[in-house]
Amino acid sequence: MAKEQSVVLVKPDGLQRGLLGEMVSRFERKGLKLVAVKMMRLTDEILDHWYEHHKDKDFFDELKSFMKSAPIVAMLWQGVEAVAVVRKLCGTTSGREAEAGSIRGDFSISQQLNLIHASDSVDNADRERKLIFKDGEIIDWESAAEALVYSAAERS
Ligand code: FUP
Repeated sequence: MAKEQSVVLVKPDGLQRGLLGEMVSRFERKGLKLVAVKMMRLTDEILDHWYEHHKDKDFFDELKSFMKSAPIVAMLWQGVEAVAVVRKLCGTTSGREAEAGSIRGDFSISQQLNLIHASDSVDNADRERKLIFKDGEIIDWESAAEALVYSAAERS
């Protein structure tokens, strides 16, 4: 089955609140495979592309300031239908509305300070991956756990 890659950003509030390990742990326990990770400060150049769809919104400048307020940790998580799976683990955008049991639902009560970003489509995952990672930073490795988390048909 088709393996997808989803771009996850642990946002400045996630890092400041010491929730990085909690978030990584949830993706690992689910059975997703980490293929790239990087700590960095986001720039206006990246954010203008990243949030292009929000550039005319009144919250755009505040959103950019927030996203630059501390470093972020960017990760690429791979798995079967990973884009939808990761979105579900994160929960809907506002922490107040996000489902209990999801990352935002369990740890966030804000629409903007919602701890984490996850790609919302395979096309956007592709676009976001290119904004953050160089080809050499993505590691193709054999995970021994794959035989335990997928059926043979799902692995092929
Ligand atoms: P998501 O795909 O869940 O990250 O949600 P959106 O692309 O709709 O929004 C991107 C980010 O903009 C959210 F994570 C938080 C921020 N946002 C605001 O700050 N105010 C709003 O009214 C809506 C979104």
